[in-house]
Amino acid sequence: MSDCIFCKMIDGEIKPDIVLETDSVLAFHDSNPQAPTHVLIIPKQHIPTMNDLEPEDVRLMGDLSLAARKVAEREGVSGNFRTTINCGRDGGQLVFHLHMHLLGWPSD
Ligand code: DGP
Repeated sequence: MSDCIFCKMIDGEIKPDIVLETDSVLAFHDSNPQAPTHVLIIPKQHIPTMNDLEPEDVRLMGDLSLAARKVAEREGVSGNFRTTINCGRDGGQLVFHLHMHLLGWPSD
């Protein structure tokens, strides 16, 4: 989608601070962190919201979860992290390209 900021990151037009990239997923630091580690994990396929998921996207959602695990390891927060997917404006979604937030805290 030409006006989607996350698609521009996938296309290389905008360069985020990338943590992980696979064939299907891109993960990068959030520009407005809400925790010591705050990474967004997005599918390379443009899917606006969770309400737009289809049965054939099950594998992709698994890829997002596995990427979250790897991101947590890379960021040193494997023991203390949370993932969230906001859906819809009243659900807190500002960017309409599906994304998983990973919020993490270092161990004591
Ligand atoms: P949400 O409210 O769930 O749609 O989360 C959108 C997140 O996207 C929000 O935490 C800030 C982040 N964000 C928005 N624009 C940019 C950007 O240009 N770069 C980066 N790294 N993050 C962005």
